[in-house]
Amino acid sequence: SGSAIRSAEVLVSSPDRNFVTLRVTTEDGVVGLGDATLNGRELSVVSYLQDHVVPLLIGRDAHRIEDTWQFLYRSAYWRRGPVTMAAIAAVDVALWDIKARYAGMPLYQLLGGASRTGIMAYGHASGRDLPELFDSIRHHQELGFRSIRVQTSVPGIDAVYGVAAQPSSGGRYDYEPAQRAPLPAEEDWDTRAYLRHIPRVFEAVRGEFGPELPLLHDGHHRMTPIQAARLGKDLEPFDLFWLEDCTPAENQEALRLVRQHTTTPLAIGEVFNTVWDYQTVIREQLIDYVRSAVTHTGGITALRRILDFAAQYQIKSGIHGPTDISPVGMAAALHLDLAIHNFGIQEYMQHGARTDEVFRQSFTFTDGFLHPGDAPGLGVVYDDDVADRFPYQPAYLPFNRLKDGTVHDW
Ligand code: GCO
Ligand code: MG
Repeated sequence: SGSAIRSAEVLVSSPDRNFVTLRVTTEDGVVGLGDATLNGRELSVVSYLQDHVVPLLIGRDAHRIEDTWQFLYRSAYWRRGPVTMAAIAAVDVALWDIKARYAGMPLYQLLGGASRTGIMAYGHASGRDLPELFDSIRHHQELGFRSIRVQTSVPGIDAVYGVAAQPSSGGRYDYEPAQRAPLPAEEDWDTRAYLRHIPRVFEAVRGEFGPELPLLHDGHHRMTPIQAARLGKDLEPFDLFWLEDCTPAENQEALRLVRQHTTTPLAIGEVFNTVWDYQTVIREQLIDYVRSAVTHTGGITALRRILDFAAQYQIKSGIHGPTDISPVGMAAALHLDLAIHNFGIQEYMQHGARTDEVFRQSFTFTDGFLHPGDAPGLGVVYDDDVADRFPYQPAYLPFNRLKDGTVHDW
């Protein structure tokens, strides 16, 4: 009756890239959406939801968000991990969407209301060389971005993370962080070449754009701790907003070494999926920003707890917002961004036009600031007719090999 869950549909569509969306509907006909997209492993989450979670949801009271979260996390017995936590996230976000719709409020109001007028966004500038990079930065400033991530090629490396292979209009980082292909694409890497090059890039960018513009850089897990310490120290004169994923952080203690050598702010966590992945780096203040997306970390219920834990250590949010976070996951992030006190910045890598046709969104991007809007719930509507035009296509994230052929973090 009423708020009991009548159906839960797992919807797959690939407008500009693959997305997995969960749509929960109550007996009253109230609909909630959740993002279950796990880039490169989408079908694992489809199965986890379809085969093991949806049957457990039918008949449950949609209002019981906390109980549903705890039930899905503990009754599976096997816990944590990207597939499990993306599936739980999709259910969690859909139930928050439903609850806010019943309340007739935008979700942020249920999370404590607005703590700021707008959400500072950062965009992805990239370039194979400095002229292309400078054009891309100017292009993003013209789009309104007031904070900008900088990624470039590195002499001697053919294909590198974060740089559009061939810039489209204005050098947008258009190549998806996944390529539609039967197999992952191999890219190459040379850390010493990278360490020699990046400080010079930021020196040039500061020279061209001045000391004010907040600049971010993503190390993307490719350095050892001492190499990350070296880059952090070399970048100090250029006053970065953050250096992201400077070293693989499964060993959270590795960040102690980096912290000893540099005051460049550190952002970690887009590949984390529970609070346990953060326990040491937050408690020992080894990072400055929490990078998780709502979609990868068990939903709003889980990420708000991680951010509350981080707030006790003066650590702020830096929610992950690439194009493989769907507009549903993005909307969930924006409602959380608006409500929490320890907001830092929001990644915003604009979705393609076809994606915007599948997901009709309410959020706005004005003069560098995002806002989730005031539509009830998340404010996103899924268009099945458009979605059905874009069936799933296998796509993988690239991977690196070093010159001697050794596989390396990408
Ligand atoms: C970022 C991330 C992405 C990831 C992508 C993986 O900072 O946005 O590093 O670029 O590579 O989200 O699917
Ligand atoms: Mg990143």
